[in-house]
Amino acid sequence: MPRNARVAPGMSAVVSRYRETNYNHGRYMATGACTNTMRESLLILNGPNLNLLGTRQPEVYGRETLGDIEAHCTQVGQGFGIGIDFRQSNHEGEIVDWIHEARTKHAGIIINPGAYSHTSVAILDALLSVDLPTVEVHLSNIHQREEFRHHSYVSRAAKGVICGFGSLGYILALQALAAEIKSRNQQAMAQA
Ligand code: CA2
Repeated sequence: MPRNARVAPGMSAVVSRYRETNYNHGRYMATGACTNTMRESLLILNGPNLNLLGTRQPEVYGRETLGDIEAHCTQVGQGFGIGIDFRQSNHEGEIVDWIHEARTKHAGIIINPGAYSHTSVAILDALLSVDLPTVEVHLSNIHQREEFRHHSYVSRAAKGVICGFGSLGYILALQALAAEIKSRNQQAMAQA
């Protein structure tokens, strides 16, 4: 990469051949001729207790571990040329910090907020503040479960919500965000 080349947040450059680039609040804007082969990344966040996947309640959450889901997401991401930063935390504040960091590092967010879906205005506000395309995922169909799981604060910040398809939900979310990134890049190219 040329020494003076700049890399947009959310992209790690393989080769940057944009003649001119501007970054606007973490958004990539191409203003010159573009034939780039950039690599973008997505943040996949998992909330409390999801580290226990595969150990208990397989009838609700399936038999796969979170490690299995991460491996599958990484593999599918590679097929799209998208890097995956896969994380889990049992702490609300840590999740909020990671969302803030994503603004300058990632092109989108997939989040299974776990039980924080139903309680956390802090996670909602963090997602609204970074304004990245976000997909909310739940392994189980939260609408078929207890009443308190039917509402998610996080959904308000999500472009889409996928629930009830088990770990496949993460892959569907990845496909949706890959399409989103592709169309955003095509628009940027058209405007260049
Ligand atoms: O269906 C989902 O993905 C949930 O986000 C999972 C959360 C739950 O609070 C949400 O209402 C729906 C709970 C994750 C707990 O995962 C465990 C996995 C194995 C054993 C125990 C808990």
